Amino acid sequence: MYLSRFAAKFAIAAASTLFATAAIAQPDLLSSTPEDQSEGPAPATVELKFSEALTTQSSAASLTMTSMPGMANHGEMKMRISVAGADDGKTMVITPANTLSAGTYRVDWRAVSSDARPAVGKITFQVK
Ligand SMILES: [Cu+2]
Repeated sequence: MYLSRFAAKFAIAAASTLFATAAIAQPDLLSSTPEDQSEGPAPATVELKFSEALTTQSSAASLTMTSMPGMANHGEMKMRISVAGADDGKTMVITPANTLSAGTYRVDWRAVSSDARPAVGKITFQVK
């Protein structure tokens, strides 16, 4: 009896602490693969890891090719992607429909967590 009461109190305290943290926090980008401003081989996926669990309905991303070797006036070229959440709930996984060819890319992301305030940002990377 004593033990189960203690467990219940502890659970309530833990839940309210989590709630208070979620209510004031916006998702921050902690890291990405590839890293921002990095260069390397074509990634099969771009993964963005955030500080908060994201809502899958309102969180989103786009992938834009911004330059290509040997092409002077490339402009903005939107790539076909799918976006999903990883099992941890905090990682956005962006999968290009086709292998990315050499060039520079920008990922624009919009991350929304339980408090519904969106955070936006971008990373860029180069495929060699
Ligand atoms: Cu292109």
